[in-house]
Order: sequence, then C-alpha cells, then structure tokens
Amino acid sequence: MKVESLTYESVRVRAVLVPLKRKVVSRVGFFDRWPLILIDLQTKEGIVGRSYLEPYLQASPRYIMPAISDLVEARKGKPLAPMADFQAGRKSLNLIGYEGVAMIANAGIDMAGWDALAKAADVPLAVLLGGTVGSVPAYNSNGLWLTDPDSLHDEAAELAAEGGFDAFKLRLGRDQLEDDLRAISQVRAAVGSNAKLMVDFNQGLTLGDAIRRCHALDELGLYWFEEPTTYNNLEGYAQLAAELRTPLQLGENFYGPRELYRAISMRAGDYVMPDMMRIGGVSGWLRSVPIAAAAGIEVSTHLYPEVSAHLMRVTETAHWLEWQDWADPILKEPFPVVAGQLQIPHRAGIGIEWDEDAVRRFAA
Ligand code: SMN
Ligand code: MG
Repeated sequence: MKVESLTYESVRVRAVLVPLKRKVVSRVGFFDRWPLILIDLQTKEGIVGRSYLEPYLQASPRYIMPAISDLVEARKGKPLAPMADFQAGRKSLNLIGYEGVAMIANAGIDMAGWDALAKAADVPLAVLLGGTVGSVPAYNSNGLWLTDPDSLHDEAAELAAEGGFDAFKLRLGRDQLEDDLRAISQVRAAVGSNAKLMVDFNQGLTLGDAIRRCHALDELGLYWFEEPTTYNNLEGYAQLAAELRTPLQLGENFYGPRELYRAISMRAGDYVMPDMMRIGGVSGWLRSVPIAAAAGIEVSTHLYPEVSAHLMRVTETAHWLEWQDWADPILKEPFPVVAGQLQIPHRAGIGIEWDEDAVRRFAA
C-alpha cells in the first residue's frame, strides 16, 4: 500500500476574546478577557489540524493572523512536514526577525500541522511521538494574582477544589515585602504547608530589588522563584541562581531552542518552562527539551495545557504542567483534571475541537 503524506491546502484563522473567571492582575499586565487565535489548517486530503495561540494583547491577532495566512499560502500544494517546515518557516521570515510575530505565526501552524498528522495516523499526538496517553502532574495557575492578600485564602481553597490540586502558582512582587509575606501565609493557611507554591514575579523587579526580595523569601520553602527580573538579563539570572537556595525558574520567554541553550549554558536557571507559542510549537519543543535533559534540567510547561500535556509524556525531564482553563470556553470537550493531574483523552491528534456556538459568541 502506498502511504501518502498530507498536503497544505489553506488555513482559517479566527480571533476570539473569552471572559476570564478571575481577572489577571500581574506585572505583565491586567487582563479581564483573554485573546485567542484559532487555527484550522486544511489539508488537501481533507484532514483539518487545529491549534490555538494565546497572544496576550487584544489587538495582536490583527497582525499575527495575516502572517499565518501568508505562511500557509506559500506552502499550498507542498507536503506537510512540520519538523522541516519549522526551520524553513523561520528562515523565510528571518528578515523581520527570528522572534516575535515571525516565531508565533510559525508555532501556531506547527501545532496545527502536528495535530493533522496525528489525526491522519488516527492516534493521539503523544502516541505519534512515541509515548502513551495518560495523566500529567499539574499545578493550578488560574488565580492568586497580585490582588488583596487577604482575598487569597478563599481563592486558594477554591483553586484546590478545581481538580484536587496540591500545587499552585502565586504571583509576587508587591511594593511591600510584608504584603508578599501575607499573601504566602494566606495561601498556606488554606492549602496546607505541604502544598507546593510556585511563585512568579513576572519580571517585575529590577535586579537589585530581585536580589533583595528573593533573599528575603529564600527560607520559606517556596517551590520555585519564576522570572524575578527582565527575562533576557541572563547574567543577572545566573547570579540569582548561584546565590539562592530556592530553585530559579525561567523560560516562558525563550524564542526557539537556541535561547534555551544559551540560558542553560549560562546556568541562568535551575528549571526551564518553554512556552509553546514562543519556543516554536511542537517542533520547537522537540528540538529544545533534549538540551535541557542533557544538562539535567527539569522542564515545565507554560500555558497551552492540552498540547503541552502530550509533549510532557515524551519529555525526558518532564516536571510540572501549568494548568489553566482559559481556553475552555471555546473547547468542545476540555481535558479533565483528576487529583491534580491533567488527563489526556483518547482522541486522535491533540484532542481539541471548537465549540462553534461559543466561537461565534466570543468572536473578536
Ligand atoms: C502569566 C501567564 C499569562 C498571563 C500573565 C502571566 C505567567 C505564567 O507568566 O507563568 O503563568
Ligand atoms: Mg510566568
């Protein structure tokens, strides 16, 4: 039997703006609604690959969506080969830069392309990649923003109940140390002292303030310190990682495998957490995580829980999946969480389909 590969045909890209149950109050911005770009990659053979992007800024779909359409138009009639297309796609846009919109557009198509391949093979993505479906340990990242510390007790209890979680992300970096300390103790009082608390400063501190604040919090048994200062100050990160006892986490802002390599070679962090949109989709992830594994560094995910869960099943040093349910309003069947673990469904591909009524309702 001759087995044909898939062929690029066209793409449908749509922007939606979905409501957030808990408003995002962070040092990277305030968000009460969350923009998503929905990608339906049509192949000549009839299989449709699906993915979404989370581009933060409400206006950004206006300039990211044309880049996606152009890239797919240029591939029309060509075989779908995500690993090769990732390189070629980045190269084709390198005159406007390897990062930013160029990478984001390539990453979105890449994830949809892998979804199509897995659907053509009629297996879940994790199986196509040589793994199995199953559960993936997750922490709840849906809340605990830079809001009133006294509101965090009840919120943490709610977050624990959302899926039997005992690991949570808490955002820190308030003006006063006392307020960060109160936030930590309110959360601990609700979820118990054995719960893991990942804390994220969202690059909110200068290096000097980061040194001061992280040292002040260093003996509290926090699980990791994430992005205390500007993400690309790798020398500063290396200094923090060397000085602090609490493991240092970074990586949601790495654009592509080489940036992850550079950070690891500089010992800029103890852990890394690439983001699907910035690392380069499934192909970018597959090219990056062996670098971390070879260096003995554990890898967590950032946003994109569904596709990330498949990848964690084949990631040698898989650590924690960041769970947030922000895309759930437009998903037909969101992935369930049981006892703090995200459950990958037995469906072909990534396992996401759009709830078209909701897509219409939240169209941007
Ligand atoms: C984050 C993600 C999305 C919006 C604001 C902040 C954060 C994280 O950096 O790691 O979840
Ligand atoms: Mg973060």
